[in-house]
This record gives sequence, structure tokens and C-alpha cells, in this order.
Amino acid sequence: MSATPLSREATVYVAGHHGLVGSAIVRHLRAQGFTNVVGARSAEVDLRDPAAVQAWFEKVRPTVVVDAAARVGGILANSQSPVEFLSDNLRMQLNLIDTAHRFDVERLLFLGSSCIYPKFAEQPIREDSLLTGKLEETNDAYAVAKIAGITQVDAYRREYGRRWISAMPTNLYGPGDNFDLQKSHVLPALMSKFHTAAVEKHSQVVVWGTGTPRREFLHTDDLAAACLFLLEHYDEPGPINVGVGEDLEIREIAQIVADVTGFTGELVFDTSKPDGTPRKLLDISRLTGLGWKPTITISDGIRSTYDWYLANVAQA
Ligand code: GFB
Repeated sequence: MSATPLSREATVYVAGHHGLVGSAIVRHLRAQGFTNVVGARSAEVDLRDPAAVQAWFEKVRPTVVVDAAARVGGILANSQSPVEFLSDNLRMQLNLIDTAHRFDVERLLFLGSSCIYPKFAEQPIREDSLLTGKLEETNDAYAVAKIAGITQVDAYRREYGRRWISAMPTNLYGPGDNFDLQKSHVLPALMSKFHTAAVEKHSQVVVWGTGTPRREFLHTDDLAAACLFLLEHYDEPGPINVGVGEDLEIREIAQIVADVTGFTGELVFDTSKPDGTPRKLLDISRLTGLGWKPTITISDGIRSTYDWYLANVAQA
């Protein structure tokens, strides 16, 4: 598809604008000259409530919608609360997407996750491996909700000609993450654990699982840039992967975080905690083929995220 620039005056509604992903998208859109980027906190507009979503759209009348609203969490939160991860995500995305259709939204970007792909998908994971095998059990509820979202977006394209798209980011990190040890993803959890251990001079840090699963990490500033790029350069059904094209073992990631935080003690692996999927490296050739690539290296990204953590969380 040739480039179709969005008007910088368009009303862009970023659902989930206060979260890790949504806040990065808002920053990027404003930096790129968008003058009418809107969002609402969940206390103001509960996306699980269809009437609240209808009233919000009546008020702001967006022409572009980015759906970065989701109940998210790390491996433990996903495996302990499958009902909430399924029900809340289905409700939020259903209300948003149906309402976007009623209000004739021109461009909509639905964000999913690399966990939609089969647990043992061929690596790197191509978009066409969707629904070709069993899902990873620790996050199947979340994955099914996200697969339903992709299907809904595609259904609107097929039945009503909507130029709406779905992007599947790999594991994400960046400023504004959730650092709660029970609910968070691995990177913020390790940052918090290693920081405390370095400051309090502990001799050991416990890392969950065997340390051998491999994960790919994308900084949310890169994801935000990819989202705008896709809205202006992509118009196809099905998911498109967004990643960096490289992954690391969890033990290697833990060592990078240890080095950044100044922790010099021992890493202990708690194998009573789940490993999750052994590997989920995305094939990003569809995206890079369109002319986009990530710019933030994992070491720079972890360093700057740790600086943000020190300024905003550790001190709090
Ligand atoms: O980031 P994470 O929670 O999610 O865990 P997933 C990745 C890997 O890091 C797993 C290990 O092998 C964990 O066992 N790990 C080591 C830790 N130490 C820790 C720790 O202190 N905290 C955490 N959280 N993990 C999630 C899905 O899967 O990824 C979601 O559950 C979503 O649905 C998200 O797709 C991107 O990569 O395993």
C-alpha cells in the first residue's frame, strides 16, 4: 500500500492512554504533530460498559482509534486470573470495535500480543502460523481474547469494508511499566528485584523458572513509532508482527539487568515457577519489508527504563 498520511488535526482516541503502551503512543503522536489526541481513564469511561463507550464516542467523535486498552500481566497473573484476562479483554475490545463501526471510524489499530501464536510454532513465528496449533497454557485465556479481537477487526473489513488493522507486538518494556512483583512481566520484575538487592546488598536474587526460555523485547517507544507507521502504510487483514528480530535467554536478560543495577551477587533459579512458552521470536519481515525497523537496543532500552524507574518508582 502506498503511504496514506493521517491528518495531524484528526481526533485520535488512544484507548488505554495511561498504560505502558498507550502512554508511549500518545507521546509519539504528539511528538509527530498530532494536535487532538484524546483518552479517558477507566474511572471516567469503563470500556467494559457499552453505554459508557457509546457516550464517550458521542463526546469525542474520533476518526482514528488505537486500541491499547487491555487487562495485561505477566506469566503468574495470567495463569492465576484466566477469567478476568478473558472476560475483561473480550468486553473492552468488543465494545470499542462495535462502537467504532457505529461512529464510522476511518482507521482503527487493534493491538494484540505474540502469545496468540501456538506454543510450539516454528521460529521465528510468521503471521500465518496463527491458529495452527495449541496455545501456551499459562496465557491461553488472554490469547483467545486477542485472537477474537483480530477476528472481529477482520470481520468488519470483510463485511463492511473497514480499513482496520491488527498489530502483534512481542514482549514489551519501557517507562510507566507495572513493577509489582506478582503481576508484572519479567523485565520490570527483575529490575525491581535487582535494584532492591543491590541497594540492600543481598547476596542472591531469585529468578523464576529455569532461566532457559527465550524472549524478544521491544521498547514501547519503538512500538509507538511502528503503530503510527502501520496506520499510515498498512491496510491488510490478519495480524502483522512488531518486534526486533532477536531474542535472549531469560538468564541473559537477568544478567543485563544485574549489571545495569549494579548487583554483583548470585542468580538463583526457582524452578517451582512456570517457564511458559519455550520461545516466541517473531518473524518481522512483513513489517521490515514495508520499510520500518526498530531503533532501540536492549541494553540502551533497559538502561533508560532503569533511569525512569529510579526517578519515578524507586524513590516513591
Ligand atoms: O514476562 P513474563 O511474565 O511473561 O515471563 P511471558 C517471561 C519469562 O521470564 C518466564 C521468567 O519464563 C518467567 O518464568 N521470569 C523470571 C519471570 N523471573 C521472573 C519474574 O520475576 N517475574 C516474571 N513475570 N517472570 C506473558 C503472557 O508471557 O507475556 C502474557 O503471560 C503476554 O499473556 C506477555 O503475552 C507479553 O512472556 O511468559
